[in-house]
Amino acid sequence: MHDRLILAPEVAEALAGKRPVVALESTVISHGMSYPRNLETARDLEAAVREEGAVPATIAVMDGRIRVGLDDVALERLATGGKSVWKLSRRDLPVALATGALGATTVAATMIAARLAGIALFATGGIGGVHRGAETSFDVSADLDELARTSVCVVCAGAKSILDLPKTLEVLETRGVPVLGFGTEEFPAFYSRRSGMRVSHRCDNANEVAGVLRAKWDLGLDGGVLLANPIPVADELDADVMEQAIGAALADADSKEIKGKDVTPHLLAALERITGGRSLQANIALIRNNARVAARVAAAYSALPV
Ligand code: PSU
Ligand code: MN
Repeated sequence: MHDRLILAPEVAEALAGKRPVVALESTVISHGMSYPRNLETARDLEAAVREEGAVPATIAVMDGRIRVGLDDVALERLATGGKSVWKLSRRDLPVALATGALGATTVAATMIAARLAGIALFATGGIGGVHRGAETSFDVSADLDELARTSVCVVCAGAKSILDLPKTLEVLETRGVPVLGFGTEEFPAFYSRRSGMRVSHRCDNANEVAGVLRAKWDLGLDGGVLLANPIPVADELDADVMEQAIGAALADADSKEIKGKDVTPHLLAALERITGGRSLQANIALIRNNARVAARVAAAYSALPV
């Protein structure tokens, strides 16, 4: 094993025994939600993965190493560290490792770590994508490039319409990333089940998804698969209300001239404020749902004959 990578014993044992493991990211804990709900959610997600019979592996960077599988002390440091915790994407990993910084991993960096550890399934809330106005700002998340190159299946609830969803789907198509709808033909828009845009293929159960992963990687088609799992009906928010809130959040970020990697966390915090916490409630519900589905797909994938 890589000496930059530390696997929690439980994770290492599960992987050695070919038992299902689900990777979880830490940027959503440190920069996507406020304390203390972020810490409760981090614990909750691990519990949801366990309830489905898989082992959770939350990923972060600490003391010059990538840690795959965190104890409660580590989760607490990430949840309470606020802005002192780095937000790490692919470009930031080397510096964080070299300096020993405490860092939360984005979808891109979590995919890299999961792949190094040999974990095929990763659950998150929403991926980064092409931002609205990218034609002038060039703001396209490194998550999309990572999906194109790193062989991990990412389970998400689609992407928020703080992003330009049609452009995000175009980039995924260009880069050869299958976008699978879990029980749906439509790409979900995070807080709402519908976006009006289609996924590339529909899968109705975990076995079907596992079969796609196996076929892709058997062929040597390296790169990720995006499994889009709509928010549960009971937790869905009104699309028009959210569109207004997102408009206000974007205007707020614009007026403060927020740029680069600060854009997404700023928008998420503004949405939490503007919706009086309702966006946070929905966010927690959909990630938990994604953690469950990822665990089921991980079980189906590890049960496939080699
Ligand atoms: N979208 C969300 N919640 C999040 C993120 C995105 O709804 O917490 C986080 C994820 O970690 C994602 C990152 O990988 O933001 C994308 O950041 P950027 O847009 O700077 O690439
Ligand atoms: Mn960006």
